[in-house]
Amino acid sequence: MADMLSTNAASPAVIRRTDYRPPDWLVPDVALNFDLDPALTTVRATLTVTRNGAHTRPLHLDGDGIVPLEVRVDGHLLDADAWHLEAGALIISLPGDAHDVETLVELAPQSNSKLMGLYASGGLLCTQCEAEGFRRITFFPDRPDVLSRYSVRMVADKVRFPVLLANGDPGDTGDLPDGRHWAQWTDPFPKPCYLFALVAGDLACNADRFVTMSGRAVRLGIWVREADLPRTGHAMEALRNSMAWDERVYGREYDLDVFNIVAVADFNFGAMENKGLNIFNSRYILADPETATDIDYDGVEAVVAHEYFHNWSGNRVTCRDWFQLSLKEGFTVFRDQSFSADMGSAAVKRIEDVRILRAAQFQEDQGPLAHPVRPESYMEISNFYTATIYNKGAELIRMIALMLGPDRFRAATNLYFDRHDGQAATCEDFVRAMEEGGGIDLSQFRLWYEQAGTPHVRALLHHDPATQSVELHLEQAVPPTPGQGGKQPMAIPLRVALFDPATRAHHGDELLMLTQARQTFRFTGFATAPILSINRGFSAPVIVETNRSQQDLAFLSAHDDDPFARYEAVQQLMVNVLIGRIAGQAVDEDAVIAAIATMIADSTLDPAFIAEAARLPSEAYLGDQMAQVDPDAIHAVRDALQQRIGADLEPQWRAIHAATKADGFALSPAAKGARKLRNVALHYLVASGASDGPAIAFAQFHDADNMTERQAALATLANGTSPEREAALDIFHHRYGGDALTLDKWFQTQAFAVHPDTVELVEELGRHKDFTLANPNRVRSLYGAFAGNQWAFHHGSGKGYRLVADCIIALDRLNPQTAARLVPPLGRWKRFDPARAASMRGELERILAQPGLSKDVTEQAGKSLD
Ligand code: B3K
Ligand code: ZN
Repeated sequence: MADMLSTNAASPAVIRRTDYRPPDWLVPDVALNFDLDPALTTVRATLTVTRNGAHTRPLHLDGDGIVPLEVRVDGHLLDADAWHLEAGALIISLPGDAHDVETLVELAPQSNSKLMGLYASGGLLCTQCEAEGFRRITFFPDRPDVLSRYSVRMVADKVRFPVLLANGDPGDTGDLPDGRHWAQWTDPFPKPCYLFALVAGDLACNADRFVTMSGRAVRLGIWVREADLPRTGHAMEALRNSMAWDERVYGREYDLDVFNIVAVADFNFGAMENKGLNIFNSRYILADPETATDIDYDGVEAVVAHEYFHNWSGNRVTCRDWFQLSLKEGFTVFRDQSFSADMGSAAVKRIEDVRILRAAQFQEDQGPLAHPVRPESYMEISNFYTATIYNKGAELIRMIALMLGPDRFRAATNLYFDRHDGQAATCEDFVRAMEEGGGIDLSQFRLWYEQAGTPHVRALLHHDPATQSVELHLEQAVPPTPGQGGKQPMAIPLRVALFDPATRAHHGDELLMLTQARQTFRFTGFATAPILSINRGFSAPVIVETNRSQQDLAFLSAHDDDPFARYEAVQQLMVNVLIGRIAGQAVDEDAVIAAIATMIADSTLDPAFIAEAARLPSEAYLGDQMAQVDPDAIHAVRDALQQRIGADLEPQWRAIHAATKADGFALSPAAKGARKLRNVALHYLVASGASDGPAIAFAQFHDADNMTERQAALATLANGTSPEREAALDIFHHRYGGDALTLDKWFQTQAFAVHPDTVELVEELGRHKDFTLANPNRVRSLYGAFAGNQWAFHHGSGKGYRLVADCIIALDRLNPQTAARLVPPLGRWKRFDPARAASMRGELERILAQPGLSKDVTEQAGKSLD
């Protein structure tokens, strides 16, 4: 596929992993001088460059949308014929092996709608460089294996930009005569330019301190608009907890005198780990009970931790090239997941993480954009910040940690960090450190980095009463993915237990390594046939198919002592009923009702766990279980089962809803769990069709003292057609219309509503006065949520596809990176009936036909048509 596109002259060039070559020139030191102004900023950069190896190749400094106003070498202004531009890059032939190269460029941050490079957001000036944004600021070898020491001087108007921040530690500051001032920052740690950052603005600081394990005091600052200061407490607590956790669990200490975080309203993704100066999408910093749900609070904690952990896994040890992206992202996601598990309920965290993996990564792995954790090629690297790189990448690290056990894993990560500190490393370096530090052979395991696609594991259990033994037959297959045909068997760690139905106990949890296409494991000492619990804790990111009966699943849903396996058993019971119904089979629903009834009656269970397990699988997950997705049939059977669960257990839902009211301001796992279960109860109560359902939901909406309950009530009402729906939406808009992050919830709730008119409503909302394409959060709240709403997006009229395609086309002119993220839902056309598939393809073709389409969208839409 990639080859085909590279032969098309109009297509962007394909970059290949195997083409890697070390840099021709290194840049040990950089001095940057910014004269900052939203309309016109000048950047003077002085690079000390040294020739890397014996060659005569010129200096190649990447640039994107900038022109050099001056080029100097060793202080001498070069004539215009001594340099030239090639595909945006500045090419200079240099005589010696070491020179000072100075360039001057002008930028217009306020016109930068791509939000890459230096841009303006809500009166601030800020930067985003990963992956290739630094070349939009100055000419530089914009590749992660060129590590430099940065010193940065910023000059700006003192009234508009009283705060001037950059990477590293602060230095001198001073005033200038014309109402301007300056500040100097120096970062002693060599870093790639994607970690460069600066911020200028009128910001207030939540200041705190952290004393590291070796006794160094670090000044912590979270910088926001003055009015937002009261909403920064949770992020600060998460930061201090993260710093302590990384010392305790990985022995990693923070290394500068200051650690700053800035929240900005316009941001293309969640946050960015710039050295000593993390820049965040404000939705992952700001939280208070009036506006943030428990999910938002957990998101703040996880993202603060994630970016902080990058200081070691990403910054101190960075990536050699962008094909190694999962080296830092997969590992850091694993680290933030482990941290969140330690801060709250590990069982529930695992369930949530697997749900996300299945929803995002398994879908990606099944479609035209499937790629290995270490990809082989790309056109636009921004398109590769994917669930595969992040979430599947994290699963790979989790499997290694499982195979090694905690002590050997720690020894291995110590070796990795110590060996590669200050270096730009590869995934192979990581695996080798795991092998040497952990004492394990990962030869076959390396296939997880190379082969795309989700492995399928078929597990059949045979009991032989004569020998009182059991054979577990396992078969694995990895489906073909674009550009990858016949696959080799993977090394799959499966945690397994065999339950005795009589005693309800098992004989121990075992880790089996499935390494062949077919393999049989034998167990003895079973007079009666045991029940199989497999892939406990979701030990491997695979799809397991078993021959377990509904009775077996019912048993596990009541007795499995592994919380994930227990959750999985309940979900599988539900899947079997729903998919069976669609296929016209009368699969008994009673087992589902009984399983939920048993759980909600069990006072020993964590309410958060019950809430997770009692929810029906999403419509999208059910679609994934079908050879061809039928959105209408899925919606119908799921709705019917929901109604029945609501009606059959109505007294229980009423009791839970009445009894589990938690203190709305408490953030303990117990309080969060109580709210989660109460919201599930409300959902089922309304689904039951009880006449007072909407009134109860409206009362919860109205009386709630926290956003978790208010938003859940709103979402429940938004799914229905009651008069309370409009009333609640109006009140919400009136109350929160002035707060961007909360207004996002208003858009998102409607776009995600399982409501017959969602398509029309989203179309209207796209014209709402509060909707704007300029803010990525707003776009994601409306169109991102809508594209994830299976029943609505895949509306038989094809109108949902057209809405999203229109948005992609319009947004591409402003912000290609965010536009490209909306393409994958349209690329799943092979999974749908011919009529839907034709409409989806039609929209992809319409997008590709747009003149001047970005590289980002061209790559995603082009690959999606194959
Ligand atoms: N490293 C950044 C992601 C940058 C995305 C660039 N398209 C945030 C993170 O993963 O921590
Ligand atoms: Zn990251």
